[in-house]
Amino acid sequence: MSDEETQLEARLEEQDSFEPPASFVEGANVSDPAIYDEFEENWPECWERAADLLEWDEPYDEVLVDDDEPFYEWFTGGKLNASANCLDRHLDDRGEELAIQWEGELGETREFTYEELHREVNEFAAVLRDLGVEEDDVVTMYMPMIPELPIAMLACARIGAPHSVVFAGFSADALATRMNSADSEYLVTCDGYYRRGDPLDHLSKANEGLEDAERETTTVVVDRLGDDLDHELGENQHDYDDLVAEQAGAVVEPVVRDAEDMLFLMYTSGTTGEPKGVKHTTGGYLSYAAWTSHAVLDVKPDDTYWCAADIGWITGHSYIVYGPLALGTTSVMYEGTPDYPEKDRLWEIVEDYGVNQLYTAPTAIRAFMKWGSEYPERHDLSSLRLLGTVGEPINPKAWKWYYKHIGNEACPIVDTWWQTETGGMMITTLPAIGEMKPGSAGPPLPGISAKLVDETGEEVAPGEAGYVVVDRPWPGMLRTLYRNDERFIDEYWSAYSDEEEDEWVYFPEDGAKIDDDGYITILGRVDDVINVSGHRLGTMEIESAVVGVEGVAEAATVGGDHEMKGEAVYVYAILEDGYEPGEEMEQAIIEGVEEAIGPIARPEKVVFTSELPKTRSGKIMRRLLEDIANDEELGDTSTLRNPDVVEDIQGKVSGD
Ligand code: 6R9
Repeated sequence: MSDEETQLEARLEEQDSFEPPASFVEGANVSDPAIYDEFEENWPECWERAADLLEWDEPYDEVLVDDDEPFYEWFTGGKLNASANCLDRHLDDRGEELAIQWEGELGETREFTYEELHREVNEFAAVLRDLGVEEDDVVTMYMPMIPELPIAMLACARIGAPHSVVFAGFSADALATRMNSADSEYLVTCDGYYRRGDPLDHLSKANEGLEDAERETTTVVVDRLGDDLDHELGENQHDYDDLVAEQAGAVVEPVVRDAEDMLFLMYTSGTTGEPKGVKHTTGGYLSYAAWTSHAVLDVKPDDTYWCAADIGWITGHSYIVYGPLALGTTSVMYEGTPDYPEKDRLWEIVEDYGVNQLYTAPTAIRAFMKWGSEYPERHDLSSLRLLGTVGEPINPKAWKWYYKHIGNEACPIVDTWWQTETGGMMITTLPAIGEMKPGSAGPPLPGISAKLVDETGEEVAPGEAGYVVVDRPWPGMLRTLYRNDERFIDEYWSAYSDEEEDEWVYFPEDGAKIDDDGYITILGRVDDVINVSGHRLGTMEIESAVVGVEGVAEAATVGGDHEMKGEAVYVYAILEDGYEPGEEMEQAIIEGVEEAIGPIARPEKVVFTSELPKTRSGKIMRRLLEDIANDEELGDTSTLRNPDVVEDIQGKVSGD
């Protein structure tokens, strides 16, 4: 490094706040700081600004109806169709512009103008209808990042059939659980996909899941691998291309949906074992996804925008599919891994497509940082105007690396805190307003009332840590957990609400700190959820997989700090008599978890122990196990029934 560079590095390292670059502010969608007051003074009508980004078949009567809290309704009486909003309304002005630019892992490309995407979606909507899908039938999708996934989602939206997308990396079991929970009778999947150049069989996994499906299922299979994988279709399974060919040129009128009609379900992990079916609606969700894409990601129709997430998670739903397409922009989709064939794959894509905004996860940024700046340096990244992160806290070092080596100190970074349940971003700076502080997400967005409270619900003072709560509703919020209103109230509204006073407070189960400027630094989950590379995994789900392994009597899992993944899965297991701790059992446990959930949940470490630390009331002290995993000083062990076990386990964890 030259002297000058060394000086620059040193300056960057010390700097803890950054002004939005002037070049960005000039052209930003939202740049007037008055927006915070405007939303505040005009709440909830301020949310008309989000609804105005959509085209309504019939205008809504009321912005917010709150007669039956916490079952809020938004834009009631309004009618619209999400697929028409993402496609049809752009046809006149932007029909020939690109909607989706897709790149496969092997380098093949497919692109769809709005007209082409509209045609594909119409044809597949006709296919679904023909197969018997009716309005409000849940269609499950179990697909990797191929264009047929957003096509199928929009086709569902067109005919008013909610989709439920299951991440392709999830296991057969996970697929079956989600299909059964949603009573879904339709599945769209594919034969396989490529990973690091090798074809990967996906259909066998889907079929394995279907064996446990409680309902008779009609399946559509996309042929992604061509000759690279021969597959046979079973009974009630159809080839995607054959079906679409039969519907060539079909036109399906978008079904007029109520604002509050369900657009999709998305399953996510929570405190208990059963995944939760988060329900999102047409009017509120779509307007919120569009508004946050506009205000936070600064998406404009002429942009080429890239969210490098997977559509199998909420980030991909809101910010690869619905938000950007509602705004009529070009959304880039990449099928593969960031280091195939080389570690500059993402930067090559940014350069080739002239990407203007890049939205990715801290775990990826940490990997790029580790690989070194020579990879981005090989490419011209000057098309970038804005950078974003999501999914987990970003450490200041990774933030600064991203800012300098990817953004060339000319792009604002938005560190966006939100959840599957919130539908869209909640806490983040607006990119042209206010300074950025690496590591801190920033203030709540205009109109969002997020606060930090202590255990009793009192707001904490600046500098203190507390729990994040949201004490006013917002359009993108989940409406309930699918067919489980009770659990919805229990999980999200019971901790801080005062039912008698009719005060309803949403609890996202995250801990955080707040500073004098009201900037919120998220510390992480306070429930039994582990965040591995930005993916939410429930400890209960992992534990039940471990206990499902022959020979395991009892198990506890916690998240241990991990340099790249943020958190990694640690398993503590007690074996039944007659089973020996050792490599064989460890392998069986690892396989059991992968089988039940998927490779993302693969345990980093399996520790065999004869006992687990328990409170006198018999609860496993996960906090202690977490401290042990992180090699941290142990907190209070006086409430333990079996304090000796702690030292024993500590020895085992640090022993190798
Ligand atoms: C969008 C998404 C939600 C959980 C959330 C929190 C963590 C998300 C974050 C963040 C710190 C950020 N999280 N964004 N933590 N800073 N910018 O990730 O949804 O998969 O439901 O996960 O992720 O803990 O509660 P989801």
